Amino acid sequence: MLTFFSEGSRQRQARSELHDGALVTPFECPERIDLVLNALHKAAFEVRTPSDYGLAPVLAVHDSSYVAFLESCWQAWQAAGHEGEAIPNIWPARTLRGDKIPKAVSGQLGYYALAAETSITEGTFAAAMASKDTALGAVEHTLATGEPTFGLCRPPGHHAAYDQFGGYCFFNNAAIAAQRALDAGKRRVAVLDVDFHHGNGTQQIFYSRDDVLFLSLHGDPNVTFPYYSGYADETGEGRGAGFNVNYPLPPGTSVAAWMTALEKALERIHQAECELIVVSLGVDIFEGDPISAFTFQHSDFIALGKRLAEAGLPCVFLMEGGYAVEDIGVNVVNVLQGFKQVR
Ligand code: OKP
Ligand code: ZN
Repeated sequence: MLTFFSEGSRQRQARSELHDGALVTPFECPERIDLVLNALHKAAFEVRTPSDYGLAPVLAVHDSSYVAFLESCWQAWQAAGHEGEAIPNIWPARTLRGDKIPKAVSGQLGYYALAAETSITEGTFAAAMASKDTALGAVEHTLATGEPTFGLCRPPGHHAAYDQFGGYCFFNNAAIAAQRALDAGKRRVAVLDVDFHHGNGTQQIFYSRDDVLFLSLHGDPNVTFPYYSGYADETGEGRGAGFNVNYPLPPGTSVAAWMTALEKALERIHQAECELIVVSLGVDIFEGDPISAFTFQHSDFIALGKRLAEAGLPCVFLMEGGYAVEDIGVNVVNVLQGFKQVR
């Protein structure tokens, strides 16, 4: 299976993540890249560098003022004389005004952020650009050949909404890829999100549309990030009614129960006559993941790949989460190998 990766992803080198009340070294670290690349090389997958697709595909799903904010934030933060990394600490919360975008970068940070764990740093925008190029390289290859493709996106994307970053995400790579497939002529695309965390950003971007069917299997948001999105009663609105499907599952969910939810999701994908699946491939469903609570073993990722291949549709796999660093390479490769065993 052909894979894509852009070296620009290494430019995301944050030092701080606000985690359990402390600033820690981010779980979403650059080492993740090499662990996946090493496993891809060992399995003899070709890794190709994507083209530069520019900003147009980003602006097809994100707000232009948000993109401009991300591009200028680090400079503005430094110009304001702040010492650490750019981390929001005030939001337009329910009792404050939501209709103002303040002038100061500290105010803008809260406006454009949905969580505080994700800092903005010097190379963040460049890395986000590289990550979406990886996603676009992968989807273009699948569109051109019908072959499955893997994009080693970093930073991840599924928490990034139309005009908000957070959960380690800045540009929504899966949404950008899905939109590209529609623009290239696909009539309906499924985004199937198997990351442990709910893909709130992808859901929000397509919530009132019926040309993208979004389905997500994830930890119950009552007890899991992102807490305010991912419940089963979020089913889409307007034209998009029925085209958003959430499968919240309790911490500790067995692989068998997870697979039962996957069967339902695949059934819905066929019923909706989707022509392509973009898989938001978070391997943080692994039992050993440090911030997640599902129970996948190495071999279960092979079974997942096989089942996705049996669905019979063109597939683009895009990297999302996965933090048990020594294991993420094996787990990603196992999904791709399982897929290859079937077709
Ligand atoms: C990004 B992705 C755990 C706190 C979780 C942020 C998680 C972001 C996950 N105690 N904080 O979906 O893998
Ligand atoms: Zn995740």
